[in-house]
Amino acid sequence: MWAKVQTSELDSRDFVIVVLGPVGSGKSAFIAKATGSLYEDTGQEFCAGSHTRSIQATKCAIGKSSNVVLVDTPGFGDKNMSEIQILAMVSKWLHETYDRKATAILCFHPITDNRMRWSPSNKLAVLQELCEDTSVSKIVLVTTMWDEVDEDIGNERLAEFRENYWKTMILQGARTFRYWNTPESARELLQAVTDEVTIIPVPGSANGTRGLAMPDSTPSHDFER
Ligand SMILES: Nc1nc2c(ncn2[C@@H]2O[C@H](COP(=O)(O)OP(=O)(O)OP(=O)(O)O)[C@@H](O)[C@H]2O)c(=O)[nH]1
Ligand SMILES: [Mg+2]
Repeated sequence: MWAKVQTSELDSRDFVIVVLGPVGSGKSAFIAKATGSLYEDTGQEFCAGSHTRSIQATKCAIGKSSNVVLVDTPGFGDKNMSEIQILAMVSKWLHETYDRKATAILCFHPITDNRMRWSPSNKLAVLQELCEDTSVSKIVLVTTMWDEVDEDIGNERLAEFRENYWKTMILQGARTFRYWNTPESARELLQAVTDEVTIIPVPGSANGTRGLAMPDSTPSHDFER
């Protein structure tokens, strides 16, 4: 169940989940998959900049929560909008809409990219400012496009991100998630973010397996199952 919502329909008790990332990283497609939305603001064809031009809110039910609001944003890398302008746009939208901050932030990265086009750690202070919990634990580093890459190469890339670009954020509590481009995978992530469940790794699972890295009571909370 989903609905594109006008700002007047939003409620201060909503779970507000902001989706950020480079152009074409699959933000809008993720929201469409998660919500079963018939209307997709996804850029199928070649697009010179961000296909999504403005902030879009879609409300949906996830598990027991009937009030999860997914906030789509223009992609980073649009030559007419800088990263800071996009982040400022999100901040202004949150302020004007809710007069509060986001519950969680999903930062997308296509695993097909062999370059880091946008690293959330470079904008960590701004991201923390957007989020009501400033502890970094409500930031999830989501990799997309796994079906487009050889799995071994994808795993190597992910390991590199975790060891380098994302290391500090992960040590501070950020989680990682491998998104499989399915409604189930999208909803698994949203369920975990909204429930704050602790997911125990499947015994014997390795880095190469799917899943969510949620914090648990151990210092090493950056696992995937
Ligand atoms: N193969 C594959 N295609 C995907 C995946 N996620 C998204 N896509 C496709 O990638 C294209 C771009 O996806 P969008 O959802 O428009 O990307 P976006 O991040 O919203 O892009 P902007 O709005 O331009 O910032 C679309 O054709 C999607 O259908 C994925 O996991 N695998
Ligand atoms: Mg989009």
